[in-house]
Amino acid sequence: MTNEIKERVFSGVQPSGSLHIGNYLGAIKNFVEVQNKFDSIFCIVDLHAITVWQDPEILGENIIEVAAAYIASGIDPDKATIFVQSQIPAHAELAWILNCVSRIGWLNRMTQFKEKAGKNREKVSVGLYVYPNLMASDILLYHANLVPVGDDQKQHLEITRDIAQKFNNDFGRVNENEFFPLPEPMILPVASRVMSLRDGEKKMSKSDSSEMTRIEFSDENDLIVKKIAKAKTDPLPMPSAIKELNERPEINNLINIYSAFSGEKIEEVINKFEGKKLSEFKSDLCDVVINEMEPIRFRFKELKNDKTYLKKILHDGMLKAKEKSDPIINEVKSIVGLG
Ligand code: AQP
Repeated sequence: MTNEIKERVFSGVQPSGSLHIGNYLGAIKNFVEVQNKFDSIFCIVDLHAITVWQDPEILGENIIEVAAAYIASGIDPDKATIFVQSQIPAHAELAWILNCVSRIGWLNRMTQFKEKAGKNREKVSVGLYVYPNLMASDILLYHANLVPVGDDQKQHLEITRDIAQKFNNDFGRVNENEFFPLPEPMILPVASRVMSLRDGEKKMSKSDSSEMTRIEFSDENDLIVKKIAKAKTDPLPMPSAIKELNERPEINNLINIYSAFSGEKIEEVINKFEGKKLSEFKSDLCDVVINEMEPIRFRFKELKNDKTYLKKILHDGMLKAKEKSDPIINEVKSIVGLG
């Protein structure tokens, strides 16, 4: 028997609304592969979600929804650790300590904050501003070495590395004595960015006010067909070369989605549909999406109705996460001289 130490992966999804195929293709589908190779921790990051206002009546339902989506998509609670962030107080505790390590200048450079705050910069929550410090805490609390990140999260991983390095330096824990390992980004095989069905320049998002912009886990087949039929495109024929896609964000997005679900390369998809009608492409796109999402939807709905089972999974996951994080938060406090 080998006594191999597995590398540790940490990732999370916010319970901030109805999950969609962007969350699936950009994150959850990859988690299913990851769990077989790594010690995997998949968190439901509710403390991140409340950086923008969440209806307390709905937040609990959204947490259950993420757990159901994880398991329906194939994450196995016996292999991976699935838990709710706020059930491990050490996330918030370490985040506070890291608030005192992280620098305002670093946070001021975060583009996601600038995008999310927009013109409302003075009125958004302090939580939204220090979100990257909480994300650093999530990762460092488990000494995770690998973090699956989409394009939008790369900058947050870089600041996590900066914070880890500064902590190690400030407290004399460098070189062979290094305390926090510097986490690396994990390159994901499946489509990393799915765009809105109504605007190819905008990310598909849970918080978009229009449901027509996204295909949700709970969408029935006829609704998926309707959303794809109404998805914005341009008046040009189906593309004949990959370079055309740069100028055509909407068709680019649909081809990407097709490729991610079918497993065919972008070039293969272009060759397959060159000279064909857009309606024919859209109809085949519905087929590949439904083919994968329909069984997931059945299981997702079944699981959402079995809250007792999901709560038990989350409780067991919390115990596993606590076992991993307790020694690390205790050592952090001792290094800093607290308590
Ligand atoms: N459109 C997307 N394409 C690819 N990946 C995506 N992810 C989200 N949207 C897309 C990935 O899903 C994981 C969980 O995301 P999150 O819950 O942390 O929040 P988010 O990235 O802010 O996702 P949303 O749907 O846009 O939520 P809201 O509207 O609440 O902000 C992450 O790995 C993310 O990259």
